[in-house]
Amino acid sequence: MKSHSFGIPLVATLALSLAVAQATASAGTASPPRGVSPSKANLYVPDRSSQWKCLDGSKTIPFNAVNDDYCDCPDGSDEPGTSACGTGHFHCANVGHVASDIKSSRVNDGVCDPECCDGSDEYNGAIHCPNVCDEVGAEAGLERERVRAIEAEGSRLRKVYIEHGQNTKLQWTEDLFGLRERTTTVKKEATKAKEQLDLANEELDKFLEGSKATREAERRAQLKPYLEQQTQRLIRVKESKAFLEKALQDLKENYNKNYHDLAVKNTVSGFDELMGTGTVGDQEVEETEETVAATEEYQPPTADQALEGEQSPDRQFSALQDESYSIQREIGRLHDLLVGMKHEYNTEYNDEAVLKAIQIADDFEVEWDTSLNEFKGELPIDIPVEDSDDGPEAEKFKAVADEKQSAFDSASEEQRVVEEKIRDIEKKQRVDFGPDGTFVRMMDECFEFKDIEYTYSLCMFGSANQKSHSTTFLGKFSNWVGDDYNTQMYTGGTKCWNGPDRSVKLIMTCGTVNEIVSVAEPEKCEYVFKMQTPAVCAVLDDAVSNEEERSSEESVPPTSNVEPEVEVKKRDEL
Ligand code: MAN
Repeated sequence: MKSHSFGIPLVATLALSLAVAQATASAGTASPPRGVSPSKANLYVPDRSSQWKCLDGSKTIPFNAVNDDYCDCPDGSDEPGTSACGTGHFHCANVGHVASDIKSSRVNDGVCDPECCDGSDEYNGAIHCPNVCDEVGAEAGLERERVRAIEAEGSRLRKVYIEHGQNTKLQWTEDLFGLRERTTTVKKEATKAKEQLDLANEELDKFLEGSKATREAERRAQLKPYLEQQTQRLIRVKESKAFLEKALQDLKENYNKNYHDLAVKNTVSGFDELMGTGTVGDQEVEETEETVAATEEYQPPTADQALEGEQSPDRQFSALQDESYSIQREIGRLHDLLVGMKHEYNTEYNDEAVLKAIQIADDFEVEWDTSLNEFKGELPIDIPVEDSDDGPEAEKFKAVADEKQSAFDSASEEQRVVEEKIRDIEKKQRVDFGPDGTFVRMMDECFEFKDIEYTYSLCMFGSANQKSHSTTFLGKFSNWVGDDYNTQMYTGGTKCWNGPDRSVKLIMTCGTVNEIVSVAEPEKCEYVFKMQTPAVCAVLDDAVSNEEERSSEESVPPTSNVEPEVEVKKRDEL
């Protein structure tokens, strides 16, 4: 309404009255003003005085000011078919496709708006927008059919998932019941097997303990002659050592001190050194009661004494042998002193004491092997090897113990396996697989997505990774987001440099195949995986889905009656 003056020319007034009368008369049947949808046509009717109220009720204007390319109403409702207000809406009928409303500012703006496929928004002739609604409508129809077909197939698959989930959960409950009963039996069996094993071991120990005394007594009897023979040898070496010491002691006391025979003096001082310091060679021997007693006659323990003794007969034997060898080395040193003197003494002195000592050395050499430090012809005594076998009776006890051990091992292994199965089921029962158990079907299934730089992987209810030359942990399943059971969070991944711990948001939309369709990192180290899966498709009732399947038969590839083989990897394959 560009101007309204009181001085309206008569012709104009007549014309206006005619227009209003026409508009009013045809109000029930006439098409609505340009840009008004048929559903709002009843809002664009003049009153008896050909006036019309803005839709927000703020103003009343003459009805012929509607679409006069001048904005009167604050809500822009008076200019639905022009861009004068800009804030209103222009209705495109789009016959052949879907009607739509565009902003009135886009009317006659020289652009063919795709939302207005009929080209009705550009009517002033500045450009020509052809009506493409038939083509667009056909395409949109195809797309709708495609989506419907996916939804129908998705619904069918989801029902399979739900059934699988519910059956699996029932199976878990049943298995758990059986396993709990089994565990009671298995525990009892393991306890019983343990008791029997302990008993068998006790009996074996008792037998071995008893037979140990018998075996040792037998061994003592067996070694008795060897112990006696070795004892005789020890007595002999002790006597020989005492004999040579006495010979050197006599020499020391009786040699003629007026002769300055260096060989004699060296022998005596060598003897002093051996006896005086108590050093025999490089071995320190304190002159204690023991060494004094060593020169006294040695009496071996009787077999009975040996039986009472702490030491085993074998150890007693080797102790005697060691002592004999040690004394033989001392004899060797004493004899060497005399032999040294024999080769270097001054024969002109005819010292009786010296000659006597040399005679003793010569006589001793008849039976003594100077190079081997042992009596000639005296070979080491070899004792018979101890029979390590515990005997057939012990073998019987051992066989019983072994048998009880393997019975116990298998009972406790069975207990472990049963308990592990129980823990495993209980763990799965604690997972939220959705109210209808749909996601049981997805448990442990793993998917990959490759982009230019990385291969991403995700195992449902498990963990997510990012691989290139190395693998970066992106997080493990932590929770569902919201109540719709279509978004999961995987958190606690490797910390990002200068950023948060890595995490994944998994957003699922309906699809007939389980697959990750995109991975993005909108915020540093916060990844968004998009996945298509039947698990989130709406469950359509059979009538609807059958109808949809029928109507979409030609728009999607035919589906089989079984669940399609979904290309997934199990957790441990990744
Ligand atoms: C790695 C990858 C990237 C991440 C950077 C952050 O390169 O994990 O996805 O953005 O680290 O430093």
